[in-house]
Amino acid sequence: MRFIQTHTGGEPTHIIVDANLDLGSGSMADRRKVFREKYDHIRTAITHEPRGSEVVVGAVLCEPTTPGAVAGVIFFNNVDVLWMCGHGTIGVAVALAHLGRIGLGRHQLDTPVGTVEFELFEGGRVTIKNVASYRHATNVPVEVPGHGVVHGDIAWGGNWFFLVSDHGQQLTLDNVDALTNFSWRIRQALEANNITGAEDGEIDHIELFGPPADSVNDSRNFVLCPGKAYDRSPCGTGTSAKLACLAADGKLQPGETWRQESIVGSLFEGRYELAEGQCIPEITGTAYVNGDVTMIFDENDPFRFGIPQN
Ligand code: PYC
Repeated sequence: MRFIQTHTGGEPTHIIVDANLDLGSGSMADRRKVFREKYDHIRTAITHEPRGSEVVVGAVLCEPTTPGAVAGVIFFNNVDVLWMCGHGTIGVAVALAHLGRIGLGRHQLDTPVGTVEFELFEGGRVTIKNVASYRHATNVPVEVPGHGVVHGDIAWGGNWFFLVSDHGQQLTLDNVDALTNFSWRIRQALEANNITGAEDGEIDHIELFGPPADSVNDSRNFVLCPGKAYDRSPCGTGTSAKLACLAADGKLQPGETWRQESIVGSLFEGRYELAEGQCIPEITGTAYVNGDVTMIFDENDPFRFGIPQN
């Protein structure tokens, strides 16, 4: 199997481009389920050591379900299959261009949460039009052991997020260990208190906001992903969730730009449009191809499908 290795604002996506897995002919949500049940060893082969690490987001391309779409995609990480991934979609766009499968311009990609449009520009710059995003609950208090009460908004941007501004933490790279521990405790507190997204959706991404390092930007974030790694990019689905909250608060108008800086200083530009009352985010970022890997599964290698994690 071959994967194209990309990064978007520092966050890697390793995209399997020739898998030919039997995922059935159902919806993308059905295919995600099949991948999860039948092919978990492929997920762990990419995202676990020694080939991968907890930082890696993986993706597997499949046949599209929508006529005219360039591909279907299922994203995953070191602990599970994701619903959607913004930085990963930008990575998929440049990987498809690298393979000569698409040119500049507008395309569609099928994901388990719906069809996502993207536009590819010169230099690996990509704008994705994400799925409808919304705020589910506002200013929700949660008692975080060792810290006290923290308030956050619960919002959907293709994954569930808890968005916190009143944290008192310093959003700098030299503080990522403390940010990781703090965000993980928030996640555990949400779980312990049965605080979820709509339809009991697990809130598996924690997003902290603070002032930007570069004053031309609007905000800096720190996003803790489900497998306890932090997102090196500003997180496409997390920025979408933020746009939905800004829209709900009337703090950002349709078409206005929100410049979201990541903890490593990379940038996504976000905008939204209203379609039938729904917030449809557009996220623009840049990805680079930095590897083209043939995986070798040596039957004598006990870790060919990754070191198991508890
Ligand atoms: O960019 O949406 C994103 C994302 C999700 C998890 C890591 N990155």
